[in-house]
Amino acid sequence: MSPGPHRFVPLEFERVPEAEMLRRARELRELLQRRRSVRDFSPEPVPREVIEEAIRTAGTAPSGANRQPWRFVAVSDPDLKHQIRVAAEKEERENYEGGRFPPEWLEALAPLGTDWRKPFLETAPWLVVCFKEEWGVLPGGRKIKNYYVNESVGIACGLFIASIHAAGLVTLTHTPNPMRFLSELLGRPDNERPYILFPIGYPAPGATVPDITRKPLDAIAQWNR
Ligand code: IYR
Repeated sequence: MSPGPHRFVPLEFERVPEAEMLRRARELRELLQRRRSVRDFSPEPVPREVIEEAIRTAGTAPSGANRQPWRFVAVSDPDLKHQIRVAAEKEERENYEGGRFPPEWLEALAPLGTDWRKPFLETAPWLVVCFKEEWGVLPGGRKIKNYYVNESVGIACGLFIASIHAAGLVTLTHTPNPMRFLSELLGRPDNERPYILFPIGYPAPGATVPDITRKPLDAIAQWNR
């Protein structure tokens, strides 16, 4: 059964004068330029409403056929966070020390100084796990195809990160590998796969980040052919 055509409504659009346009674009860039992936979290609590807003922001992402194939599961329960940490560290130990990461990957990670230990999975006041819906399930239970799932969910996660940063908090795009344990621990259905796990909170006092640089414009842009 097809839902039929949408009703079309006038676009809500506010025209921005050119000088103002550049100022706004630069302001957003300067804000996002200060975002860093953080692995040292303070246990200080963060209000649930901020997490709600970030998930709402993520939910504004464009998606293939407007399927909105994402589900954000927010975890603050210390016992559940502990179980997630234990399961993630078990997988990551296999990766780092059990020979599951090929030498090339270990070499790429070496400058970051990461290892299998993931204390932030318990320290951070919130863990938000984004699941992607490989297929949709209609109210009657019938399966429908989702489109451009990775693109859609990737964009939603980008907006989520931007919201967390704008709120003055920090996060990390964490992908303990394989992540199937998250489906089990969080009771997610068959049509969903874990996509990214975000610890969220304040940075620990004295938190450090690697001294990395971002590619300049001319290394990431081309103008015409
Ligand atoms: N998921 C592992 C390994 C890891 C992989 C990449 I690519 C990174 O940029 C960082 C870490 C971990 O979290 O340790």
